[in-house]
Amino acid sequence: DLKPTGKCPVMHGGMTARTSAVMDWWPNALNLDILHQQDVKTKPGGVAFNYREELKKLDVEALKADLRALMNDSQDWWPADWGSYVGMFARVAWHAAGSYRASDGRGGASTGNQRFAPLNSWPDNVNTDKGRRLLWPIKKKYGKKVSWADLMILAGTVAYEVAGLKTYGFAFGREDIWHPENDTNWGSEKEWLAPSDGRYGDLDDPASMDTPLAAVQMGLIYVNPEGVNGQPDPARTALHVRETFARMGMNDEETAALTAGGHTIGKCHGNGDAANLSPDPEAAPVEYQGIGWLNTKGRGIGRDTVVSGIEGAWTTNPTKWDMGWFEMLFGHEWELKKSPAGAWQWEPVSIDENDMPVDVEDPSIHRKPIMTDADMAMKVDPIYNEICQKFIADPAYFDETFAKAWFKLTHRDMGPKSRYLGPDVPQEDLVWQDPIPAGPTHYDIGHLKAEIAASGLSAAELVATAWDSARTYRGSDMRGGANGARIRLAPQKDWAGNEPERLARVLAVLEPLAEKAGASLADTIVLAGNVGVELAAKAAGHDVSIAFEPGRGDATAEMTDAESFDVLEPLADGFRNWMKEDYNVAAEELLIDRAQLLGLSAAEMTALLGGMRVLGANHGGSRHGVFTDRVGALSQDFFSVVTDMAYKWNPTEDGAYEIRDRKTDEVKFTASRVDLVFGSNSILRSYAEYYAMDDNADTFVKDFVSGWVKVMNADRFDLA
Ligand code: HEB
Repeated sequence: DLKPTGKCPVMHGGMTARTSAVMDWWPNALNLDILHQQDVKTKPGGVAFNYREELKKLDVEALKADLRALMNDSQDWWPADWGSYVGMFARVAWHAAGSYRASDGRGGASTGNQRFAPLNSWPDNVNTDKGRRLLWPIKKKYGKKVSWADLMILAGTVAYEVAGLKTYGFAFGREDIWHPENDTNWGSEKEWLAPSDGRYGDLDDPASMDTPLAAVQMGLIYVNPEGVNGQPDPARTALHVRETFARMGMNDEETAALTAGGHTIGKCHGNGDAANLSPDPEAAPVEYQGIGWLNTKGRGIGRDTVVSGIEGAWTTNPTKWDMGWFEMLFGHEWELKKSPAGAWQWEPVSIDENDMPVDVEDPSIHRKPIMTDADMAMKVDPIYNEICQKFIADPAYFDETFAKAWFKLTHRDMGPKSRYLGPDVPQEDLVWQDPIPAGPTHYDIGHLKAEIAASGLSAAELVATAWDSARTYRGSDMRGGANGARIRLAPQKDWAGNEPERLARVLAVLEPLAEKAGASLADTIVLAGNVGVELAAKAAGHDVSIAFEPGRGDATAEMTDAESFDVLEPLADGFRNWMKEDYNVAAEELLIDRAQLLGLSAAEMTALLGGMRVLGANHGGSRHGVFTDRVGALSQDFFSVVTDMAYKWNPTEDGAYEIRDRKTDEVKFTASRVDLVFGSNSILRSYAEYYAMDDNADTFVKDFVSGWVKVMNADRFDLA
């Protein structure tokens, strides 16, 4: 039996820490975990659960009424400042949404990831844990009909309504994940809030921050509120605010509106000593039940709460939506002070007692308001200052700009409007939604296919064009993809990865065919790819007919914010064996990143890549990895060769490899790292073997086709 001092049969972490152990022993191994996370096993109820269907049963008005009531329903275990939680819930929502970055579309509010590490324990997310516990009774009541992800954003939106803002709208449709994400690179620092310097080439050049990051320090949503590396200097902070918000896709006006409107309600908390706080939720002992940052010495609630360490409200009436933030910031001179917790904050040099906000617990006591260094940046920076003057002169314009920017902030990562659900979805099309008109569905698909097949374009050309149009899709923020046929518009038509000359030639053939058939070009491009795959399958002796759903539309240049598409440019595509430049990240890492964004499992990635090689769909006609004498036939040859001991593999000087017959020493093929990783990596090799096996010829073709259809349809939210 087990005595407290006895030897435990299970060593610490012995049963649970093994997945990381492989990487600990072989840190340079290729980690495929970001592909395995597409697994449905973490999801309770498995595949059967359909959130869109559940949402139809949700009583939205009742839910909103409950949220409105919650805003003023102060709980003893976590009392509301001034009896109102509006500041609390606006910040929970902003911190959920604000982790989004445009460069890879990861982060953001669309998954409910704030429930899990690392976000649940980020130093910047102190007390968002209390916010979610305050929401729990409502979440429990409405159950699976509303996700945490939707509930957090709705709570923030209702908070602004209760404060008095006319909001722009709200859409449901964010489905929760059930495990921590492991595909998001939040930075390589090993220490929370490590100085900013490590993630910049030059800290005075904010644009030199490492891509894809969008926060200045590990564990922050955006900038450090006390200044760059905690050194107050509003002019310098302004430059970092500008860069971090741009990385979320926000312009100067949106940034100024969000900062001003954000801090129109609520307060900062720093009336105490952060050293007295208990560990963050992820590190807390079991008896804390996932609640972190509790004051272990004093009271630590109400007026004694510590979050950022900065102490005070920004406005005279911090539970009301008004122009108070502008009046305060621009109506006073400000000087640097330290909060009771020792944080840098700006306080007015002089202020009337009546303009001061009252204490959160005792309305007879007036307290000094504050500004963070980032608030001061809005006054000191000439561009932000000018925008603020415009808002001051026209409060209705400010309300509208904030309401729209809040909507964008909280819906930016949801993808196209067809994913929006619920009664409060705004009618208007917004350009950041990448709008796409519905396309025709009633045309003769068979006839169009026959015309494409007879057009003289090769299977490889058809496949490459369809692939390029679809591969921009990213499941992180549901942008990109074949729908819209934006591949024919700037900037995509000129991307090196799209082989502009070949693309123009193929489109010149397909465009008149589409027009004649009455189909969209977007449909025609995908259909052309399908024709290519069917021809290739036939050449290998398989009769397949690829499922096709018409109805894609063609977006116009006016519907396209060309600049915002720059982040979708592929810099490498292992499926077409191509890299734009030599990066310090290995080509196979980039392949896995792309596969994850496309929503592919490791096996699907393997089938697709091996098939694309033998179709001859490489970028620029490169021969690397084309391990076959029957180019254009959808054979298992890639897998047979990459697993065959008849060959040896030698690096060549240009970073590629040559494959020699062991007996004759004759060079049979050439290859890239991306090709050879399917023989070298133990997991990928297991899939390569699977698709090489003699009894799996049909399985390979079937899996290739289903992977192909998955990629072609990845953005078809209109079908759901
Ligand atoms: Fe914020 C709060 C910072 C932006 C909204 N902010 C807060 C604080 C700080 C900050 C420090 C305090 C915390 C505590 O509690 O202590 N922010 C900041 C910064 C920035 C910001 C730096 C950049 C610029 N915010 C923002 C935005 C928004 C916001 C954008 C929205 C829209 N915030 C907010 C709110 C609050 C805050 C609502 C309050 C909370 C409470 O009341 O609790």
